[in-house]
Amino acid sequence: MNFVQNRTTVLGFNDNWKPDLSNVTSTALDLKNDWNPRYIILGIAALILFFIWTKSAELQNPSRLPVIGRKWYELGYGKARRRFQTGAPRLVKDCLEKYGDAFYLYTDSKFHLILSYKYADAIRYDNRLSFMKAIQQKLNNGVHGFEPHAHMSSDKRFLRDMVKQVLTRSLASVIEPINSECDDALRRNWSDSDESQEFMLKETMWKILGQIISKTYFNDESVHRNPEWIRLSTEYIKESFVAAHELRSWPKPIWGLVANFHPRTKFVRRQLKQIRQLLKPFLLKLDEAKEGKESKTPIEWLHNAFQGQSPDIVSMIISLCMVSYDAGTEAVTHLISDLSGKDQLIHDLRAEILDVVGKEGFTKSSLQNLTLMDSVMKESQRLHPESYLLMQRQALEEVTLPDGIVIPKDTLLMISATHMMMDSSVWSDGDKFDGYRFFNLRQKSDKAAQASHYYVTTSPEQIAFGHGNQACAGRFFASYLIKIILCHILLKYDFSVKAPEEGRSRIARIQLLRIRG
Ligand code: HEM
Ligand SMILES: *[C@@H]1O[C@H](CO)[C@@H](O)[C@H](O)[C@H]1NC(C)=O
Ligand SMILES: CC(=O)N[C@H]1CO[C@H](CO)[C@@H](O)[C@@H]1O
Repeated sequence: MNFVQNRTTVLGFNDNWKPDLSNVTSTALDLKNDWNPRYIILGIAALILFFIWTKSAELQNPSRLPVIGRKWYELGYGKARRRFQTGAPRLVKDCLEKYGDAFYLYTDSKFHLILSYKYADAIRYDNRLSFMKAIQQKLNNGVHGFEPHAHMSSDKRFLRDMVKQVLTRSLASVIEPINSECDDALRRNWSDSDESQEFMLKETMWKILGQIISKTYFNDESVHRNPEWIRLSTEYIKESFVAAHELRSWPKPIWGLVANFHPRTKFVRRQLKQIRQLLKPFLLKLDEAKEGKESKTPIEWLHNAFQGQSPDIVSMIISLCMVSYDAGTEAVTHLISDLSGKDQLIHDLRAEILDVVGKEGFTKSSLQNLTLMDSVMKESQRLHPESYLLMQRQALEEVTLPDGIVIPKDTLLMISATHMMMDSSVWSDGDKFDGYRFFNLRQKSDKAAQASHYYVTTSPEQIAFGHGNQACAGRFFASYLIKIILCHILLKYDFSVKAPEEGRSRIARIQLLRIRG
C-alpha cells in the first residue's frame, strides 16, 4: 500500500499516520465488475481498519462536554484537521461563542480540551496539569540530532532552575553586558553610516539578538562575537524545528530510520556536530577554571551543577538558546513593526528614554521607570502572542475543576487566547494597537492594581507568558533585554517597515526595515 507517500502532506504528530481510506474504498467499489473473493476480503479489511481508526480518535468525556471534531457525514478527521490548520483562531472563537467555556476540539492530530480564559486562575497552580508533559511528546523524538529538543522538555527542569537562579536572581548584573553588546551588535549589523539601508527585519534581528543574548550566556568573545557561532546556533534552531516537524509525519517506529535519509535531519546533524566542535575550546576553559567559583553566567551554573555527571552540556546550552532566541526575536520584530509609522508614539518614547535613562543610565530603577515603553511592549505582546492557544497542559491524574468539570488522566488541554486580541470582551477596541493603553490604565489604577499592568505580570486577561507557577521563567530577563535594545534602536535609528509578505511560515516571514543612522 502506498499510504506512506500519501501521508507526507499531513502536518502534525505521529498519530496522523492513518491508512488512506479513499484508495481502499475505491478499490472495493470495483466489486460489481469482478466477483473476486479477494475484493470481499479487502472490503472487510477496510471496514475493520475504518472501525479501529474511528475508535482511536474517540475520547473519554465524563462531563459530557461538546465535542467538535469531524461532522457525522465526514470520513475520518482529515477535514477537521484542515479546518483547524487553516482557521484556528476563528474556529476557536466561534466554538467559544457557540458551545461555552469548555469543549473538546480536534486540532492537528488529537482532541484537546479547550478552556476559556475564565479557567486560567483555576489551573494556574495545579501541578497535576503539567506543561512539560504536554510538550514532551512533541519535542522528544529520541532521534539523534534532536538532543537539544529533548533537553527543552526535560523533567529535571534545569532550564527553569538555571534561568531563575542565575538570570532572574542577579538581573542587575546582566544590564551592563546587554548594553555594551547592543552597541556592538547594532554597529556590526546596521553600521554607523548615514545612508539608508534595507534589511530583512526578522533575519537581521536574529543576528543582533543572537549576539546580545549569547554575551549574557557565555561572556566569551570567542563565542558570542564569533559569526560562525551566531550562524550555526540560529540555523540549527530554525532548521531543527522544521526537520522535527517533517519527521513527525512518518510513523513513529521508523523515525530513527527515516532520519538517516531525511536531508534536513542530515543537515541538522551536521550543524550540531559543528557546534560541538566550535564550543570545545570554550568548554575546556570552563573545565580548567577553578572549582567552587560562583556561577556568574547560566552556562557556568550548568557546568557546576552537572559536574561529574558527564551530561551533554552542548545540547543543554542549545536548549537554553531555543527558549530565548526565538521568543525574544519575535517580540522585538513585532515591536519594530508595530511602532513603524507611529510618529507621535516614537516621539514620546524617545522623550521618556532621554528623561529616565538620561539621568542615571541603565539601572534597575531606570528600566522600571520606562513605563510608556513597558506599556508598548505589553500591547504588542497582547496582539501577537506565540499562539492563539496557550497554557498547554497534560493531566498527570484525574483532575476536577472547581465547577465540577472532570479532566481525565492524560487529557491534553489549552487555554484560548482569542479574548486577548480578537474582540473587545476584555480590552476595549481589543483588535487595535494602542501603545498608551497600559500606560493609561496604570495612571488610573490605585497602587495595588498598578502591577497588574506591568509587562512581566501575567493574568487571565494576558496569558502570553502563560500564567501561574509554570509560566515563562525568562520574562524578567526578556523585559530588561527588550527595553535596552529598544532604547538603542529608538535613539540611534529611524526605521520603517514594509508590509510582511503573505503566505510564508512564521519562521521565514519577510519584512523590510529601512534604517537611517
Ligand atoms: C518575550 C519573549 C518570551 C515569550 C513571549 C515567552 C513565552 C513563554 C511561554 C508562553 C511559556 C510557556 C508557559 C505556559 O504555557 O504556561 C514559556 C516558558 C518558558 N520560558 Fe519563555 N518566553 C519568552 C522569553 C524567554 C526567555 C528570554 C527565556 C530564557 C532566558 C525564557 C525561558 C522560559 C523557560 C525556561 C520556560 C519554561 C518554564 C517552565 O519550565 O515551567 N523565555 N515562555
Ligand atoms: C524612578 O521613579 C521613582 C518614583 O517616581 C523616582 O523616585 C526615581 O528617582 C526614578 N528613578 C529614575 C532613575 O528615574
Ligand atoms: C550584515 C552583518 O554585518 N551582519 C553581522 C551582524 O552581526 C553578527 C554577529 O556579530 C555577524 O556575524 C554578522 O556578520
